[in-house]
Amino acid sequence: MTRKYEGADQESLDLLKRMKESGIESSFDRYDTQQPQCGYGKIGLCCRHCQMGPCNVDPFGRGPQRGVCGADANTIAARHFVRYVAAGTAGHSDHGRSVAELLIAVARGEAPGYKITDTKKLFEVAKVFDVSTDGRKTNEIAEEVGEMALAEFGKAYGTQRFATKAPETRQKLWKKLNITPRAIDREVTESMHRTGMGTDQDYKNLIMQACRTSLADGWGGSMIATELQDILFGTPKPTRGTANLRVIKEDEINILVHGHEPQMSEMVAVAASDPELVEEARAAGAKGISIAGICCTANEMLMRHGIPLAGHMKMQEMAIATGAIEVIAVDIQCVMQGDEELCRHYHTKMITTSPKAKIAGAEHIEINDENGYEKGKEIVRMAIKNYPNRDKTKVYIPKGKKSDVVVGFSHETIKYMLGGKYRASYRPLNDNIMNGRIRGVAGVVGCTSSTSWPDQLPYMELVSALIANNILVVQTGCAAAECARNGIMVPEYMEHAGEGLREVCEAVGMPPVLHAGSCVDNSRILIACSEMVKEGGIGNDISELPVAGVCIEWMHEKALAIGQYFVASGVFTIFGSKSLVAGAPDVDKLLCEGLEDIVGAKWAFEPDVEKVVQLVIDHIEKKRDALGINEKKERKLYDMADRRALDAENLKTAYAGCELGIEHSHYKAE
Ligand code: SF4
Ligand code: MSK
Repeated sequence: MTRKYEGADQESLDLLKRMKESGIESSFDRYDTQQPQCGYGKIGLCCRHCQMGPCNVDPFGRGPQRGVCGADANTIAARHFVRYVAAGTAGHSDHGRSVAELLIAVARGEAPGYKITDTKKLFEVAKVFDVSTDGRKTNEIAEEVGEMALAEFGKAYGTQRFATKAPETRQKLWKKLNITPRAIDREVTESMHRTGMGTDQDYKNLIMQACRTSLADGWGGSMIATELQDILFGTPKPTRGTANLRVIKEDEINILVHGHEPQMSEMVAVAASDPELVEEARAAGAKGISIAGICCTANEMLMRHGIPLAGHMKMQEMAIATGAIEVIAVDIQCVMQGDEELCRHYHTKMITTSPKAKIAGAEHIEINDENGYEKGKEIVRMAIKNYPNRDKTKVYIPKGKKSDVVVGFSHETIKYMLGGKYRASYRPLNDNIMNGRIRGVAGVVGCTSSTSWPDQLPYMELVSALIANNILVVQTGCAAAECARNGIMVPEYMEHAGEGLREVCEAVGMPPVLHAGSCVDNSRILIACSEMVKEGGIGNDISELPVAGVCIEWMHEKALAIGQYFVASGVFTIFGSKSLVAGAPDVDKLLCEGLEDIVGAKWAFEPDVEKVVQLVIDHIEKKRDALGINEKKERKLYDMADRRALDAENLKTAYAGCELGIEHSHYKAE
């Protein structure tokens, strides 16, 4: 049974129409002007790695079959794939490095405005990094943890310390295959080296390097970013918030924060509540100062502070086109250069804040560890000063209700909610998977893309169908933002879940779709999978779990790195596009079939959402069959004994929820 979600992103469609009427170009228009895009590039058969090229291989056998150097389709496509993964790993990991540097600065007292928020997490990470905590001050521990994290990027010997959080069977497999990730920078550098002209020319060898590099992301750079951000800014707990473009306020000064690292957005948010600045805003004629997020910065701010989420990646232009934005402050990744020109159609000021990411024409206010708060205030002041320049005739904020959301489902929260504060464990989740109430878990993650017009909501369609089929969904990134905006991340949405999943959601008081954070936070999903294995009963390795990963609208290299580390960690992963190596059938076959025999999981590329749903269901049922949990026990699903057991469980977990401050009434829509 699948349930199709019908719907469009009407607020985006309205704003795109207004932009068109005003002669303003959008990324959707630019996508059209790019058509037809290079067919060789789309299927991995274009090589530009040296100046004897660019070289193409003809996929139909009517033209050249090798580049000038003799590289064949497999080599060219595999190199293309590895470079994507290396670039994605570099993106997440450089983010992680900044967080490690910030932690050190905070510990040394060199970063006023920032502080250590979660000491419990600090102690946990200290343990993984072999940092002694006995009798030491928090700052001493934090400094050493930061130094150890920084060392993970360039250490001469050894492998990633966080990889020891994977199940033992997985660690042994990685060791046997020699793909346990070494220093993060080393894996990225080696990938670039091996994919240059004349080095690694065996596609199988190249794809194994893609495995190791991606693991340096998932169990290295991304995990460092997530865990250290939790130490600094707090581990997310269930938090209420609102989402969609209606969070932009007509009578307030609006500041959009966009990008990925919380360093900038946290300081802008703190500055915006400074009484002195609030007073200045009122003096300028506004009712207050409102912060809203775009992209993964939005996810970070929403899940830690309940700061409203305006939109995901492909909505950044629409948010500016409301005409009510005084400042858009950006840091790194997923920021469109076209935003700068777009801002000039309105009064909006675009401010870049990272020395790594300037945009010609935008103002640059550099934020570093030492000056965060001061510069945050400068950005807010600039917005206040710009407010009188707003042209009311250009303002269009979609009318209607903001979507309520409940977010903040870190793997710790999932564990507490399901298991209770004093016995936090994944046991109840595993038990409910074993008894069939929950068939399995799908991670629905990753990007949105201007290649698809917002008259469809593919993530909504996918997620609605999965929960209707009793598959618990965990989300991150822009995929999560799309579902948050459309109101399904509330416990009330459990009505749309299948009976078994609904019973569990009712018992625990959680939504059937869990928001776990930004794109670096896919590392939370890796840890959750490891914990499920360690809890026992549903397999001895991640590859045995009834779980799958999906990204429908992938666009960034980071998404491919995530997909590859999911696969290399044992998770079947589906991307909603045609294969990016379709021009090299051997490489395609290795990714979509052969890897299963090597790392226990494989890729699928499938643009049709209904087929993606079926692939997830089939995979989960196949894993359940292999575990032997689809047999007789399942027929006992709804007998009285089970119901009584569930009721007893309900009482305990509801109590645990209250202890966490998670009163179920908090979730009710206003
Ligand atoms: Fe062409 Fe080989 Fe150079 Fe690539 S590396 S551009 S295939 S000559
Ligand atoms: S922001 S990488 S579009 S998830 Fe993380 Fe969204 Fe993908 Fe950028």
